[in-house]
Amino acid sequence: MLFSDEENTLLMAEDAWLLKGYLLGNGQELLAALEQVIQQSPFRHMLTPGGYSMSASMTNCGSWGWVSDLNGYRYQMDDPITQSPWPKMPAIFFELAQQAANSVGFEHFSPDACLVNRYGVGAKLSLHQDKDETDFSQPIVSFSLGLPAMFEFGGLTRDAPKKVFLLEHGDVVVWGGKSRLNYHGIRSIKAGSHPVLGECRINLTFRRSQ
Ligand code: MD3
Ligand code: FE
Repeated sequence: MLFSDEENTLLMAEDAWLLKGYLLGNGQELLAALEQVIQQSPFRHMLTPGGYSMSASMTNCGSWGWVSDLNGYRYQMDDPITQSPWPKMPAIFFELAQQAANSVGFEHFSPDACLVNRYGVGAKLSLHQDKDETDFSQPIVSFSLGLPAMFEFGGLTRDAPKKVFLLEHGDVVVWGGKSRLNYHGIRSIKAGSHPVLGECRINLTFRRSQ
C-alpha cells in the first residue's frame, strides 16, 4: 500500500492523528461518488439555532444526517429539503474511513453518518465541540479535499490554548479518545483555486451518530 509510512502519520494531540496525503490515490473516485450524493441531496446553508446562516454549505449521506435549524442541532434520517432518506453512503467513503480509523488503532469503526461541508472562499466554521453523537468512544474521521484550510485545535474548554494545522487536499484526520471532545474550528478560507475543485474546500466527516 502507498500509505503505511509512519512519516506520513502525525500526532496532533493525544489520540488525534493527521494522515498526510492519505486520499491522494482516490481523489477522483471520491469526487465521482460525491457528485452522486449531491445530485440527490444538494448543498444548502443551514441556520444556527440563533438564526444565523452558516457560511459553509452542507449535506449528508448515510443512515443519519446532521442538521441545524431554529430548533437546534440533531441527527435525523430524512433530508429536510427532499423529505426523503439521505443518500446511501458510497462504499468508497465507508471503506476509506474505516481503513483510516483502523490504521491508528480504532478497529470496527462503522460510521452511520457522513456530514459534507462545502467552504467557498471566506467561509469558516467557528470554534465548537462535536457532541451530538451518543458514543464518544467512537472516533470521528475527516477527509479534506480542494483548497487548504487552517484548522484550529483547542482543548476541552473554549479558552484552552489552540494549535493551528494546515489541512490540505488528500489529508485525513482521525480524532478519538482524549481528543474527541476538544474544541475545534476552521479559519476563513483564503482565496485560491484548486486544480480539480476550483474555489472551494470540501470536508467529509464520518461519525457513528447512534
Ligand atoms: C476535532 N468540520 O463538521 S474537521 C465539523 O474541516 C467540523 O469541516 C471541520 O468540525 C471541517 O464538525 C473540521 C472535523 C472534526 C470533526 C470532529 C472533531 C474535527 C474534530 C472532534 C474533535 C476534535
Ligand atoms: Fe466539528
